[in-house]
Amino acid sequence: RSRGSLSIWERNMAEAFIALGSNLGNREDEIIRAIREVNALPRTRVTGISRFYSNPPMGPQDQPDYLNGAVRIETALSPLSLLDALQGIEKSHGRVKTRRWGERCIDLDIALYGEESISSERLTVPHLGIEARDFVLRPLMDIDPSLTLPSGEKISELLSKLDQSSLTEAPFPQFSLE
Ligand code: ROI
Repeated sequence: RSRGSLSIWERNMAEAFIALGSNLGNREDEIIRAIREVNALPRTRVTGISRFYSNPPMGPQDQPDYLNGAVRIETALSPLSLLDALQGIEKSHGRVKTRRWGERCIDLDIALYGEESISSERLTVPHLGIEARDFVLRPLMDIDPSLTLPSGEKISELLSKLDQSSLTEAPFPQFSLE
């Protein structure tokens, strides 16, 4: 077989999903720029992009609404290398720590990494609380409706138990990954 038809496993790549959120500045620009930066990471490419959803904050209510989305990537980065890379992107956007569950110009979380369950000091995968977060599950559904958690739970079933009425689908922006 030609190199081009090797499966992601044969290329030592993993499939992962990154959840994106922004509620400061131009939310859409922040998210689009972050998606481009993720695609430009070493040995990583974006293979799917969700719709974007505007929705009220979970946590302190005295902050602006969020714009949320997700991307699927193929990556040869380990989970912790990927985390380092995502935190580097957050820093480059000028993200500053305010309060717990406070506003941020960009948030990049590893929602899923292959079938892995990770529980370490720096990283929890699947993302903590993913089952209850329609603003993470709904974008994941857009990209892959058959997606399951490592536990075997279907994203579609988790989502059907949630209200989802606070999610407002934003018009999908025209942009390229370059
Ligand atoms: N609330 C919404 N709606 N979207 C987010 O991405 C988000 N991220 C967070 C907290 C502050 C918990 N609330 C959020 O980290």
